[in-house]
Amino acid sequence: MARILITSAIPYINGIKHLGNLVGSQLPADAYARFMRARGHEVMFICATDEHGTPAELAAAKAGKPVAEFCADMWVVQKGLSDGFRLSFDHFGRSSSDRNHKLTQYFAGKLAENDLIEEVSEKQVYSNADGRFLPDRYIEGTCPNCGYEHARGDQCENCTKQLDPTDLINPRSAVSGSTDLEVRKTRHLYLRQSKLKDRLDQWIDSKKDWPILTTSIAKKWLHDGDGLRDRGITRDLDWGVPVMKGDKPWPGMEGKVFYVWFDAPIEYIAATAEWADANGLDDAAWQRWWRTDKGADDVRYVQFMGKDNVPFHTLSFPATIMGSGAPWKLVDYIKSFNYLNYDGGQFSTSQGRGVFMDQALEILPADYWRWWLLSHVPENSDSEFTWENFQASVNKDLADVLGNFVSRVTKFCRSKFGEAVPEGGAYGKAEATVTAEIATRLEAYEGHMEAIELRKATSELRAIWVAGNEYLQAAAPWALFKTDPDAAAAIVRFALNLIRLYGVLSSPFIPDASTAILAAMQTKDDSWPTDLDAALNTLPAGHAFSVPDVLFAKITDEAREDMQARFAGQG
Ligand code: B3M
Ligand code: ZN
Repeated sequence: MARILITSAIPYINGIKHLGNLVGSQLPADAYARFMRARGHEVMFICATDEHGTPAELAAAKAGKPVAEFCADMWVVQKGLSDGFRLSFDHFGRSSSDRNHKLTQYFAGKLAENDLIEEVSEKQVYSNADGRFLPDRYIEGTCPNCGYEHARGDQCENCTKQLDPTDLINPRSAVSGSTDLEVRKTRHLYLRQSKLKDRLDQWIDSKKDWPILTTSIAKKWLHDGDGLRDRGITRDLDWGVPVMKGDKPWPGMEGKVFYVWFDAPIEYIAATAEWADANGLDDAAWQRWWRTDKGADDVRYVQFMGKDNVPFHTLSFPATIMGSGAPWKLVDYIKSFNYLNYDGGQFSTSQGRGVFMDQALEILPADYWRWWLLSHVPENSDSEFTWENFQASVNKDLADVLGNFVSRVTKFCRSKFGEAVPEGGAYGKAEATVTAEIATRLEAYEGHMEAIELRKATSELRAIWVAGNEYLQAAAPWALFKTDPDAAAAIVRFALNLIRLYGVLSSPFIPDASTAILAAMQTKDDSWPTDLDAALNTLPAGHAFSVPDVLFAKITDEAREDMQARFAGQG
């Protein structure tokens, strides 16, 4: 048994996320966490809301609420949605927690002790029209690297380059659109990550098994010269973690807060501490996941995120960890994702284009979305959501293949043998053949899950469902029943055991259906199969079951067209 620490990028608090956000970190992380738990490993699965920074301040102002209240309310909303999607976090924390304040200040203090923090007198953009300093991402302009016209002052979304606002061509306020900007002097702390370049370089080079998407982005910013320049880690804002050196005041930094990207990844650690607090456990309970001197040396730490978050997780956060000089756990594997597009364009929060998490759950059950999203997760390139494809996937994979198999077998059994696993006959050649096929596919499925190749994993899982259908079609117990009821009984017995097996194997992707299947099979045995023959004899003759309600309802063309029109957006 291994110990696996899994973190998903933490969603900003400022609004409800769309399905593209969901499939870019939290949902694949959940499938992986569920799989690893099902295999008997000890898992700590952490997420949180990312509550600091100007997006939170502005969203609160728009909602007419004090920012602390806004964040508390939005956390409840986001937590409800993550529960609705069955995201099985061990803890869903808040980056505004006391734990994160303390840890962020602790890391800053350590970095200062190690001479990795520099005070810099800086020029910062002040917007006269807005009456405030503008944080990086609230200055918009043209990217000097790729020419994209809506680049933000912290990063270009188009080419992922990390920017400083003064790099932008034709800068303007993203709050008001005003170009009446002036540069004022202010003092800030800089993290001297350039001093850590060689260590980071060697560390990334040692990660031979990482996805190319991850290492290519990391190496690009390490080697193109300015990717690792020292970066400001404080801001002139009210809301955030106050700048302190450990638990001591930081002279000259009064009234300033840490930059949101400095404290957000530290929240992975803090949220694990919040988990311990919430469960009445001591510090040792969370430190065994994070401190290599306190038991975390045998933990495998896997992070999930969208590609735009990769530079912060391959360079900035590791620089914080390494630079602390203390035995904190570095990430072992970073799984990153491309973007999901929506029906011929992009998801757009501002234009209301695409499906958002709350809307999705209003229309259809979580499993439908989970299945489509995870079987189309943008692993190797961007992928696209279309309603036609979604409808086809739900109707074919879920309703026709899995749902139909469960329904046919249980209903046939009830009508001919009653609601218990029938006795008589014995498994023969056909059962051995399909067992062998499933064994091969199961091994492939497990291999893809271990490697976090989720698309490939879903296609093996689907093939395992298809194999059962084809077996049933060929064995045709309904025909055989008239001449050889014992032979038909053996087929049904085998098929009922297949249903239980499907309940177990499908749990990482469609957990509600999985629960419904196991409940219908009236079994608590959800153990992952190690011996397939034994697994397919789990339900003995005489074991009672019930016919479940329809597992997956088909999406009609009319319903699809309605949804398509509803979510087309105003843009
Ligand atoms: N909140 C950006 C995002 O949601 C940011 C991630 C932080 S991970 C520490 O994509
Ligand atoms: Zn660019």
